[in-house]
Amino acid sequence: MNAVACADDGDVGGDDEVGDTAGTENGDNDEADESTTDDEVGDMDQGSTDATTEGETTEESTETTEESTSDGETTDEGPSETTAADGDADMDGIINADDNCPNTANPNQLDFDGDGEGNVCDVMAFTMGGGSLMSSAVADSNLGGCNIPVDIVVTGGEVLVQLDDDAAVVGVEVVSLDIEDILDQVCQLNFLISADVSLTEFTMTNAGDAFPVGFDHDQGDHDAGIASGDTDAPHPVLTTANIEAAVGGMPGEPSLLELDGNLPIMTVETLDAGDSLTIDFDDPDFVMAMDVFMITDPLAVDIDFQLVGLVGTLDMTP
Ligand SMILES: [Ca+2]
Ligand SMILES: [Ca+2]
Ligand SMILES: [Ca+2]
Ligand SMILES: [Ca+2]
Repeated sequence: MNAVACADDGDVGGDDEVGDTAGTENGDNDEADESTTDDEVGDMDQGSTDATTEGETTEESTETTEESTSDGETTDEGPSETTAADGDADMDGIINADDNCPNTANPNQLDFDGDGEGNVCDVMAFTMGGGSLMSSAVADSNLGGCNIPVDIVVTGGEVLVQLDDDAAVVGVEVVSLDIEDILDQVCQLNFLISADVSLTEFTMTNAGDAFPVGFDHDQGDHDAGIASGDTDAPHPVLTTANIEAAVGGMPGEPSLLELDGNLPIMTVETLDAGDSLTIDFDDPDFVMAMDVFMITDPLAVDIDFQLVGLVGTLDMTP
């Protein structure tokens, strides 16, 4: 029988390029991390400001309660009075009533999309509007190799964008991309061996932190409602699919493909204060992910599998 097995070879391909392409820019990346923290994503997931406001206020005022009251049991009433007296829960100089993000310090009060929710509280979510990407599935073995062009037709997914309060960094997170099935691509390893390869249930998901990549931003663009630039590092992603390779005319065995890798550096542009988002990839040589497949029949062959290059544009809508 034909056995197509999958040996995880660690996260390879993209990682080399992380070092090469982003080495000097790690500083920027750190900046992005600071300004776009996990907490803020949490806020978004729970559906914006209202839900989180009370929780954080209570926390802070609990400390005040210890100082100013004796009982400690009446945490519900005491704190809100104290906080009201303070009037500025995050001590950013803007009283709660006027603060567009009352529990996170944002003295500039920048609000890119003008919806009344400050940048540091506000995550803009975009879903797929159109566009497609090109990549290649490259197989290599001691018997020969093949290079199959792959249309990555993105059928859905989500990308999050968050700006900071200094008009300095824009964070970008590719949460997920759903990719149309790739069916029956013939990989001719040599004149004897060919494999019919299908990839189904093909998705890429964020494999790093929230907002793993960012880019520089300035006040002028912020005021003009534009945020655009090249991301400062490859975006870590986990690519999963069911791969089925039928070798020598025998039916293949589907197996789970799990590739740790990266999306190459991308150019991101949002216009009209977040009314549209465009993501451009233009790196035909970037190794997004790699793995080793072993075929045991008709011959034992190790096949190095790589997903190489990403070129194209995704248009996304809020
Ligand atoms: Ca405040
Ligand atoms: Ca604030
Ligand atoms: Ca906003
Ligand atoms: Ca918003």
